[in-house]
Amino acid sequence: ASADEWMKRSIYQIVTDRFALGNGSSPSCDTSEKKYCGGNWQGIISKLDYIQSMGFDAIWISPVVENIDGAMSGDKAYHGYWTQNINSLNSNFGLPDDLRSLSSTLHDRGMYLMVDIVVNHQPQTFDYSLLQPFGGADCFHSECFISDYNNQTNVEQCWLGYSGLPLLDLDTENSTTVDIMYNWIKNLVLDYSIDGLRVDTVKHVRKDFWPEFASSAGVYTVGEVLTGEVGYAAPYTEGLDSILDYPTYFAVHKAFTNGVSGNMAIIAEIVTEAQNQYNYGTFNVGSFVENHDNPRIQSTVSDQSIVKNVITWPFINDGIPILYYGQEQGYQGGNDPANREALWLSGFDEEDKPLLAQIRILNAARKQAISYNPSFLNNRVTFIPQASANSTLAISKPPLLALLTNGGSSSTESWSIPSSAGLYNANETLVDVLTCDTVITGSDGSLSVTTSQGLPKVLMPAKSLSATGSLCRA
Ligand code: ABC
Ligand code: CA
Repeated sequence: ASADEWMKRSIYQIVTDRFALGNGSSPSCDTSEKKYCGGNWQGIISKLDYIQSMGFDAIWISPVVENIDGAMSGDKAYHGYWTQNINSLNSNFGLPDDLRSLSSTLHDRGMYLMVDIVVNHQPQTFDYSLLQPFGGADCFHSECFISDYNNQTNVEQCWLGYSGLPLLDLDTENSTTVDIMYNWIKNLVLDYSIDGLRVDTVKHVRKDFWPEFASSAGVYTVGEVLTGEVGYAAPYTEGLDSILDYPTYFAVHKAFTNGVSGNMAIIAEIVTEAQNQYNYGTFNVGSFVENHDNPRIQSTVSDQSIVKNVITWPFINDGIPILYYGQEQGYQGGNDPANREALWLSGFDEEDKPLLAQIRILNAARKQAISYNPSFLNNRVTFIPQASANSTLAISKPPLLALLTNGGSSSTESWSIPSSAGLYNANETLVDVLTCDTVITGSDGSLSVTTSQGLPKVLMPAKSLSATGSLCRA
C-alpha cells in the first residue's frame, strides 16, 4: 500500500514474541532473561479481534527473518533484530505459511501488515559462514564501534553494539551487496503480501542507499532515524516515504514526563519545525509516545491524568498514530528489556481498562474526523497561542480541538480560545468525546472551557459527529 493509503490508518506495534501464543497458553515471561517467551504469528492471528476492537487497522510486527542468538552474551534473539539469514524465516514465530496466513487474515479484515526489517547489520558470530547470504568478513565494514555521533561516516560505517555483542556493519558501499538487498526486499514484500515496512537503523546507512530500496519494496516505508533533532532527521524524509517522529517523541516526553518543570511550548516548536522541513510535511510520519527501545511512560509517570494526556498526542498530531502494545493495559516496564512484557499476562482484559477505553475513542474520533473533513489528513495541526502556556497546549486539526495539560490530577485549567482563532460559529455545541460533556461557544464564536483533574479534552462540533457512529451518540 502507498503512503496515501497508510495515512488514514492507525498502527498497533507488536513485539511478536511477547504478544500472544497460537495455542492460547500463557506461560510466564521474565523480561530480564532475554529469552523467547513463545509469542508467534498464529498468536497474533488469534487476537486480531482485540486489536481491531480498539480501532486499529494495521499492525507492525518484529523482524521476521531467521535470527541467531548472541554468541558471547547468551541473550536470545527474541526481538528479531539479529539476522542470521535474510532468506529464511524465524521458526520461533512460525512457518512461512503462518506468516502468509497472518497477512491474508489481516487483509480479509481490511487491515494492513507492516514488517520491521534490518539492512544495516548482522550480529558477529564465531563462524561468519553462518550469516547468509553475506558469509564473509569482507561483506562487512572493518571493525570499529561507533564512537562519534557527530561524524556521519563513523555513524554509517562503524558498528553498533558493544564488545559483548558486536553488530557487524554491512558494506552497503558494495554494489553486489546493495543489489542483493534491493532484490531481497522486493521478494519479501511480494512473497508475504506485506503492505508496509518499518525500516531499522536508517541513519546508519548512507542516505542514497534508500530511494532505490524504497522503490524496490514498492510499499510505504517508515524509517527509524533515532534523533531528537528535526534538522538531522529531515533529509531522510527525501529517500523514504516517512520517518518515525522521534524529534516530537522527545519533545513530548520533555513536556510531560519532567513533572511540573516540563514546558509544553517545546512540542509546538518542534512540530512546526518538522512541518517546515520534512519533505511533504509531517502528514505521514509515524507518531508515537512509546516503543520497544524506550522506557514506558508509566515507568516514570504515575499520575494517570498526565498519562491520559500523553496517550492522546499521537491521535491528534499530524501523521499516522502508532500505539506500542501494552500501553492500553497500563504496562510500566522501564528500559529495554523490561519494556517488552508479555501481553498475555494481562489476560487481554478489556473491561475496567481506562486507557484502552480512551484509545478506542481516540481512534474513533480520528476516523470520524477523516470522514467528516475531506482535507483533515492534509491539514497541518496548528497551535492556538492564546490558549497555550507552560502547562497547557491547545491543538487544532478541524474538526478536532485537543486541550492538553501536564498539570496533573490536582490541577484545574481555564482555556480561552478567542473568536479570532476562527474555529467556531456563534453558539455552537461542542462535544468532548472523551467524556461526552458538551460546551457551547459564545455569541462571537469564542470558547471558554475549564478542565479539571488535569484531564485532556478532545472537542468536536456536535454537527461533525455522525448519528450512527459510536462517539457520544445522542
Ligand atoms: C541489547 C540488550 C539491551 C542492552 C543493549 C546494549 O543490547 O537487549 O538490554 O541495553 C536490538 C534489540 C535490543 C538489543 C540491540 C543490540 O538489538 O531490540 O534489545 O539491545 O543488539 C534499532 C531497533 C532496536 C534494535 C536495533 C539493533 C536497532 O529499534 O530495537 O535493538 O538492531 C541506536 C540506533 C537505533 C537503534 C538503537 C537501539 O540504538 O541508532 O537504530 N534502534 C543516541 C543515538 C542513537 C542511538 C541512541 C540509543 O542513542 O544518536 O543513534 O540509537 O543508543 C536524543 C538525541 C539522540 C540520542 C537520544 C538517546 O537522545 O538526539 O541522538 O540517540 O535527544
Ligand atoms: Ca552501516
